[in-house]
Amino acid sequence: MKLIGMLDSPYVRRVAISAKYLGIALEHRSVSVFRHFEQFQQINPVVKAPTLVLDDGEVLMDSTLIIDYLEALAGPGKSLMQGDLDQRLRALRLIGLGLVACEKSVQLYYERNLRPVEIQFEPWVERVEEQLAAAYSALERELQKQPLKTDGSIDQGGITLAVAWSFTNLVVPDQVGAAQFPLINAFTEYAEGLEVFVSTPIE
Ligand SMILES: N[C@@H](CCC(=O)N[C@@H](CS)C(=O)NCC(=O)O)C(=O)O
Repeated sequence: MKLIGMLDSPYVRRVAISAKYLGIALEHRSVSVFRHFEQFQQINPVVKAPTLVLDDGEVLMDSTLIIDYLEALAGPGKSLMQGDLDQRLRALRLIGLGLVACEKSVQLYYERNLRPVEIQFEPWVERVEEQLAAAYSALERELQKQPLKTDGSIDQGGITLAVAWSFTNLVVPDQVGAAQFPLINAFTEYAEGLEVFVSTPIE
């Protein structure tokens, strides 16, 4: 199976990292949705990263749906999701908030880098900035309530949180500070030190 997309996308990175944890080998192709638009179109006409191309040519997209498929392939013994309902609920909350943080960071990045300055719309930017801050504030509170394990293990909540924080710091670093979100920052430092993260660096 081939994973298409750049690892500077948090969505591509969470799939690549999850696949490694699940023990599923993916052939990674660094195709950019911007720099290689036409090449991407040949693989997936709607040009979304990540895209997963199965061995029979079937095409999947959306990180969460791809991870769902990879989880099903790996079987329950290897899952990155908890079986216990309360812990699963908490992981789903972390994942939801992490994905919003990714989305809002992407929107700010696109606004700043793709839209000409003269047609940028400040009320929209402010709204997105507020949503991004709200997502990380809620995540920080979640970690205050219940820390994530830092014993060498990680789950899907932790993967998504860490890739989101690293991504936001890469593309809109002015929006976040380690001092404002110390628990998220410390957990991400832990995650980025894990072998699977180190071997899946942001490109
Ligand atoms: N919900 C999707 C979001 C994926 C996404 O927005 N990817 C960006 C790259 S970071 C993309 O494909 N951008 C090109 C576009 O939307 O046209 C997921 O979880 O995979």
